[in-house]
Amino acid sequence: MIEAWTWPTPNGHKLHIALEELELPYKLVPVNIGAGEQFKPEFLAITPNHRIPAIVDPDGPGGKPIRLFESGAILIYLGEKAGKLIPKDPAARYICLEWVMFQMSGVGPMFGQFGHFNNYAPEKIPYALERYQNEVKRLHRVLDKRLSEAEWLAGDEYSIADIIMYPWLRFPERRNVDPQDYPHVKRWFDAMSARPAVQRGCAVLSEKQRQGPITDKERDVMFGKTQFAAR
Ligand SMILES: N[C@@H](CCC(=O)N[C@@H](CS)C(=O)NCC(=O)O)C(=O)O
Repeated sequence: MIEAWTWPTPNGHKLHIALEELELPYKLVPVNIGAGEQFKPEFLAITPNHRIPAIVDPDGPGGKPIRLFESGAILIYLGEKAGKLIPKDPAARYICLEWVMFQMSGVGPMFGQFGHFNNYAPEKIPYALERYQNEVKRLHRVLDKRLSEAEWLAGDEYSIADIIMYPWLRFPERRNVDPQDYPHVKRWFDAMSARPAVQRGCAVLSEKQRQGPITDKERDVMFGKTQFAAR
């Protein structure tokens, strides 16, 4: 059974939704990233980058175990393993991968930086806030254009490209985004939200979500000395 080393964050939910959509049996291994569990030796043995999600599949290629980190690589692996959620048509397959890369290199990091400077930076830095707010809006415009011409990101077929994008489009108010400004993204988002597997995926480990403001200990683990210690 696939081990999902994970936590209820946007990047974790990509994995949870994919596993639910693909109906692959999995076992959750929660990694509390606020408490510093990502730095434990058993997790570092799976991912030198100490970020969730990561997986261990005892039945990997050639019947041998495989460990994987980086949500994009994991979703491509799972889609190929199940033979689903990646278009078979070669051109559509590349378009699917194009949007997976767009999420991994653009939406994830830029929305993440906006969130950091907006919610966690000890001081408000206008230049950083303006830069990442502009990027958040520009990336929404790119998505809105794509979804004005195609039902799903890869084209006619629902795919891992939609799954990888969705968790980062939740809670738009946290990014000062009004969904009415991006009607095609809204149409797609509502269709995604109605899928039972998406709902199940987003509920995974929800009981572990932090309630209330970040503590000093969590701040140190995520953004301070513990985070940046040489390992
Ligand atoms: N590019 C990575 C990003 C993973 C990532 O940033 N994960 C966050 C949670 S959403 C994490 O594990 N943070 C722990 C930390 O910063 O120490 C992926 O897509 O898998």
